[in-house]
Amino acid sequence: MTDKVSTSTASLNKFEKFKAEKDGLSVKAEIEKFASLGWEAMDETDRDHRLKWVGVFFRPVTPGKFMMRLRMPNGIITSDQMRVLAEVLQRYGDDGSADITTRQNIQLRGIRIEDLPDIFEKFHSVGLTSVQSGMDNVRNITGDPVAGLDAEELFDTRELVQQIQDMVTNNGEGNPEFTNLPRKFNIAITGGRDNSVHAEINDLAFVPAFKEDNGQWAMGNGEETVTTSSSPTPHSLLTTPQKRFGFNILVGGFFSAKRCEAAIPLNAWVPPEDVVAVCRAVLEVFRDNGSRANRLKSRLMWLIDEWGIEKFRDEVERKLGTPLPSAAAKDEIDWEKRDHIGVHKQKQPGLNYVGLHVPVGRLYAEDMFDMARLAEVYGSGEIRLTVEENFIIPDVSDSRLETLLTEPLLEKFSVNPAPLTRALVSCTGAQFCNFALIETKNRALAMIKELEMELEVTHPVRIHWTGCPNSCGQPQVADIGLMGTKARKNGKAVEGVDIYMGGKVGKDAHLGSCVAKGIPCEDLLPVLRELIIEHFDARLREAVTV
Ligand code: SRM
Ligand code: SF4
Repeated sequence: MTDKVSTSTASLNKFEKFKAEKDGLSVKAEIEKFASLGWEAMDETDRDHRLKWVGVFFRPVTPGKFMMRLRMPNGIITSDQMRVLAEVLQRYGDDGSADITTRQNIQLRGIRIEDLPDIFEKFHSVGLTSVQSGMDNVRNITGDPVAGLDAEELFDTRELVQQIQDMVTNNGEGNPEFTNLPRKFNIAITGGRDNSVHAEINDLAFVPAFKEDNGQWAMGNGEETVTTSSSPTPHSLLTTPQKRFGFNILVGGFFSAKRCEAAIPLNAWVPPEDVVAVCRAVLEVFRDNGSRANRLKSRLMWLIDEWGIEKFRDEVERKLGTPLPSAAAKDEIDWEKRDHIGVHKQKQPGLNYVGLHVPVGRLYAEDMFDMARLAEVYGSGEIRLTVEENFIIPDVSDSRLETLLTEPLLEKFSVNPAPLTRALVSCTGAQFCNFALIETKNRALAMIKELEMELEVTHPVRIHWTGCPNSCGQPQVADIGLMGTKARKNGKAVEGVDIYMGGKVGKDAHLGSCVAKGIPCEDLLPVLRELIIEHFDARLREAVTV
């Protein structure tokens, strides 16, 4: 580790100080002790902060009932794993619930500290890990949810995502090399054409791009064979000019209360076999040089600003030990974004993937048992999660499709939801999150129901709710984004929202911007109604008068 990590403690923020005193990952060895001590008697820094290194989040809103955030590389979970999560929740009765997150992941709620040893053992038995899923770590790595199923995809990212996760987390056991980053770090990689991962809002993203190969490609710079720090296999030189598949690299995308930025091109291209090495190099550069003074200015983009993109790229190449080829002239993100809901043909003849809509991502134990059952009975036992907080059952044969569509779970999790409901996304909000300025999930659902009753809408309108400026619900990627704030009404402070519009996803993605501030939530319904009518071709249903 480097100068910046070991800088005198005077210049470090309070998070850096407690990390310097004791690495977050060290709580992994103390779980039994915490379980017998109980949450009230534990050291507060361990409880409120360091436990997040193993994915356990103290919730000031529900003290004693913790949240656990898993890791689901590429959003993939097996039926056995889902059943284990359901069993964990089941013991907590009404306190137990789960959410599919905006990073294709699952969080469990209601967890008691005394149960952690048993829960970790259960996770281990089915290959689940929650390690390094919070705080200054690499978060769940997102990938195309239909990787390996989509006939039009350019590259199946599943293995790559798993390899990146294994590198970052030491195969899920925890990797001290990357447990003390200056701040959180998001990685996404897609081999599909519709940017299903929102590449532009990640600190590091890989998007598909073909590179003209004139006998020189990748890290070899024209030499006959090359190796990289983490890929011992020599790459063979292609001798005839042709197009070679790889990824253009984007860096520095992030949302925070202080600033939001879309990722910018590193002007570099990488073949699939070198992606893990590039991730490692970028992480090392960030770890060793990112600012640890002001936590509001610690995300990767702040370092890129300080250095300029050229120096940043030079440093990454220095870590890699070899230059990166410049980016391909264009990337292959040329489709509008799909939401994967409904029945779709797979590239494997006779098989289908079925996308089910989960209202604002909220799940209960019985839903999860049922999801596992459906995946086993009708598919191959696999479940895929999406960044829209929904899930997909792949590998459903033509012959079983009709019966699947009659399953009672599909009444709750529809394959054909109404257009506004279909595209609704919400962060956790005040029910469980102490940062929240407003209630989100429940309010979002209630309001969308009213809007569906009032409006005839011909196509989905992507409405994203987020309870505070941290933007976990990604309002800047939405058609209409709603960000919790304090508003004033009749001289009183009330729950309100700032409204964002213009977020474009898929091809030519760009962030939306704030168009109205401080709308009291109680006045929001008519405002949304008007926006949807004016901008998204909706009209009032005939029977409705407003
Ligand atoms: Fe987030 C902090 C929930 C995706 C930006 N986020 C939090 C915490 C951990 C705060 C806390 O301790 O209460 C929230 C936990 C609440 C709870 O009980 O659920 C929380 N974030 C979430 C989730 C669950 C929202 C959801 O409903 O899906 C998402 C979990 C993803 C995962 O599986 O890992 C989630 N958070 C995001 C995203 C979206 C994304 O990654 O695409 C963002 C914006 C993108 C980004 O990070 O650049 C996001 N969360 C933040 C931030 C602002 C980061 C910053 O640089 O300032 C915070 C606050 C912080 O880290 O200090 C935060
Ligand atoms: Fe909590 Fe704010 Fe994130 Fe919503 S956006 S989960 S309220 S931190």
